[in-house]
Amino acid sequence: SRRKSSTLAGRPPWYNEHGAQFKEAFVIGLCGGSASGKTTVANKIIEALDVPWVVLLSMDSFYKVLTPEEQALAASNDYNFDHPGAFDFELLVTTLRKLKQGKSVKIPVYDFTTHGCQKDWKNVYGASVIIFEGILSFADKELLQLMDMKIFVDTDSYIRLVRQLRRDITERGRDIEGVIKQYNKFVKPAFEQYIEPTMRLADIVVPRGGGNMVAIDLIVQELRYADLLYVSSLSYARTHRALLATAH
Ligand code: UZR
Ligand code: MG
Repeated sequence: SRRKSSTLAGRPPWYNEHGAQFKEAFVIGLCGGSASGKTTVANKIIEALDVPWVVLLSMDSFYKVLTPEEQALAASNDYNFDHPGAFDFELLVTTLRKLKQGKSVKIPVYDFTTHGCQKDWKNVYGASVIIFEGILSFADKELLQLMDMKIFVDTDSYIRLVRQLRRDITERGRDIEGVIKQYNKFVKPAFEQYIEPTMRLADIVVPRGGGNMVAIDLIVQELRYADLLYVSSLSYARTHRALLATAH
C-alpha cells in the first residue's frame, strides 16, 4: 500500500494511506528558571522515549539579534536576557505552530558568545513529538495553547546559580563577576516576576531537575500512553522494517 511505502521511504508517520495528514504533533512545553536543568530533562525524555521523530526546540534560538548599542550593554552585563522583550515571540509562535502541523521550519542559530545570530539557519523537519523548552516558554498565551503537556522544572535557586556560573564561564565565555552581576540584576528578579508565577500553569512539576529519574520515567510512561497513534504507527514502521529485513 501507499502507506507502507511512504513509511519505508522515511516519511514521518502522520500521513494516512491517502497521503493526507491525520494527526498534529504532540507538543511538550518545558519551563523553568535559568540553569534549572530543562535541557537535561528534555534529553532524558528523548533518550527514554527512544523513537526517531522527536524534535527539541529551544527558546534560546529565538533571542532577538542585538543592535550595536545593545551589544555594548551585553558586554558589560547590562542587557536583560531574562525579560520577555528579549525574545522574538512572534517568530516563535509561527515556528511552533508550523512544526505542530507537521511542516518543516527554519530555526535561527543563536551564538551565546556574540549574542547574535549566525548566518545559517537550521532546517528542522516535522516530528511526532516536539519538546519546546525555555525560561519564558509559559509566558505567552498563544504558545501555551499549542502545548499538549506542560512541565515545570523546579530547581533550588542556589543550585541554579552554581550551575549558571559553571556553564556561563566554561561554555559561554563569561567571567565570574559578570555572571553574578547579571544574576542579581536580571536573572533573579525575572525569575520571581515572570517565571516562577507560571509554575501553576504546569501539568507536572519536576523537583530538582534532570536527576529526578522517577519523574522522568512517569512522564515517558504518560507519553507512551497519551500518544497512542504515533506509537502504533511507529511499531507499524518497525514491523515492516523487520519484515523487509527478513525478506532479503
Ligand atoms: P537557559 N543568556 C546570556 O547570558 N547571554 C545571551 O546572549 C543569551 C542568554 C542567558 C540569560 C538566561 N541570562 O538566564 C539564560 N543570563 O541565558 C537562559 N545570565 O538560558 O534557558 O539555557 O538557562
Ligand atoms: Mg538550556
